[in-house]
Amino acid sequence: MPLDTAATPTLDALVIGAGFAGMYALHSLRDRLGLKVQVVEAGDGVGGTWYWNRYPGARCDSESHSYCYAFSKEIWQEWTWSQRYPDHAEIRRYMNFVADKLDLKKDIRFGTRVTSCRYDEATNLWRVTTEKGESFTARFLITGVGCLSTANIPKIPGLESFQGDWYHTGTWPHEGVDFTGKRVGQIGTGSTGIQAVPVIAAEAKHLTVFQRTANYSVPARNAPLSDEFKTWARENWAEIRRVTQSTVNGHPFTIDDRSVHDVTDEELRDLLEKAWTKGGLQFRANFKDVLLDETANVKLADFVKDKIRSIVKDPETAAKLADIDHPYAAKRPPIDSGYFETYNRDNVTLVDVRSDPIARITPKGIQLHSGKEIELDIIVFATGFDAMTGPLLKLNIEGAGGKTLAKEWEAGPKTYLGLQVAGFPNLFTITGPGSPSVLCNMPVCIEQHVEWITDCLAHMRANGVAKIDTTEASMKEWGEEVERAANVTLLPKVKHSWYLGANVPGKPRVFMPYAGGMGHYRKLCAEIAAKGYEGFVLERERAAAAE
Ligand code: N01
Repeated sequence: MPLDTAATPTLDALVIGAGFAGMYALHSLRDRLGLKVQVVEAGDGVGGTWYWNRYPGARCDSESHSYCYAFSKEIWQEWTWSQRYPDHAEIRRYMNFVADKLDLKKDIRFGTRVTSCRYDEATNLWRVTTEKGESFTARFLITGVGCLSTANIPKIPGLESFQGDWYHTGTWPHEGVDFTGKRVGQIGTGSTGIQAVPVIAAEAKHLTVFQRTANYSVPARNAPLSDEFKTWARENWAEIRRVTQSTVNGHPFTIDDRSVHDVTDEELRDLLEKAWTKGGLQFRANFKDVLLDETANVKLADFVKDKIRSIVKDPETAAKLADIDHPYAAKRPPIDSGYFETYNRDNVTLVDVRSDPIARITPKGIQLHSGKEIELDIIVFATGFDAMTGPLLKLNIEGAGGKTLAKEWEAGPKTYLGLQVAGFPNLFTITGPGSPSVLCNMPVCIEQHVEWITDCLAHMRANGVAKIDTTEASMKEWGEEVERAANVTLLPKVKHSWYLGANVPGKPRVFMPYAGGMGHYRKLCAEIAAKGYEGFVLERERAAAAE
């Protein structure tokens, strides 16, 4: 049964993006509710972030058996991951497999970038236009544009004069980049940069890494999965799903209930050595207070700094790499495959741009404030993203009464549960700011949002509701909860974190993701729905049509 009866819209729902979020939204709304759904995707294929992020070393930091859809046992059991952490190409193969299995591509318009979205109060419909001049009309607008899909390319003077080639890791050429015999400069040492360094160094004539903030990293210990593990993962779908859905970060392991202060220094060293050998993001899950207590955190931080100094042979380089100014895991913790070891190569140089900042890009390379010029053939910007709000603001969203999202979020994002913004009826933002999103293993929080939205639309249909919105009061209360949850942790203490928007000049400093934990957030969303969508405003068909 079509959702709309009064205004006969072209579509029940328009979904923007064909990554994990958009693909699942299409399947869930079309195949569970029978809605007429269209997905619009800027790329020429499915994959979302993995369609664009093809930089050297691009690989997921979540373990493969949890970085996938868990809603279907059949899909889970039909696909077999090859490695502990899937690389970008394997993830794209997986997403194409899912898209084909669920026959999704027929409802995805590829190569189509949305340029504006406008809500029309008279008809209670969204009108969406694209770069190609097409337009769509839909009752519901659902964004699945990702949190990290708007490249942050710093405005360094002189870039246009550079005679070599330059690339941002988030929009990497599909044909790849040949570094052979080239002098390469890489700006940025976040999770991306740390993955790229060893791979570029192995190919380039010389790699110069420009580091502004030294970063922690723990070995990923990537390896092919054993047949035994593959069988275990295939057979334990329900249990793995249960764990990922109930933990703080959506990973397939729980956080130990032990404090760093419960163990002696010797026991601590022993536990951390084992965790270092095991590798991966689980390193921080050995103790419950790593992100809650500075004195606990410092012990892990010191352990990693000691590791850096023991791996890197040149003491000056080691000192620059270990000179980390923030608590461990208070910025997104990277994991790596030979990152620190790479600085022992003769063809790799580390430049500390905190003490000698980049002044400009010249036709020949990068010049520092001291006047020193480093000649380069290629510059790689591993400089991150205008995270969370950037991809949504690029859609030029205009709500009721002509209010724009850009104006509403001038002082930082305001949402209710990261799902809705007051004055933008029938708009849902999958993994929007104010939801666990980037603090969680993404497919897990995406599934929760899509399923919640699906249930909400089913509820609306069953009750003759035409419009759902939220209120300023709900957003205020939720904003306070987001702030409270963040302040319990050490996360907001890092002033140069992209969680706070600090990496983009002029961006308001607001802690954007919800740090209250994915398991807790899931329960909260379910309770709110059970209480008749508390904090939302639901308008019945006739009332909406009479406006
Ligand atoms: O970006 P980042 P990223 N001059 O913002 C530096 C996810 N991810 O792409 O720290 C000099 O973390 C900047 O320095 P500083 C993951 O959630 C997931 O690495 O701001 N340097 C920093 O070193 C991750 O957190 C996977 O001082 C400049 C770097 O560039 C998120 O993506 C893999 C600069 C940017 O680090 C973003 O990571 C990789 C300038 N003007 C990433 N501007 C998976 O596993 C910026 N920097 C799925």
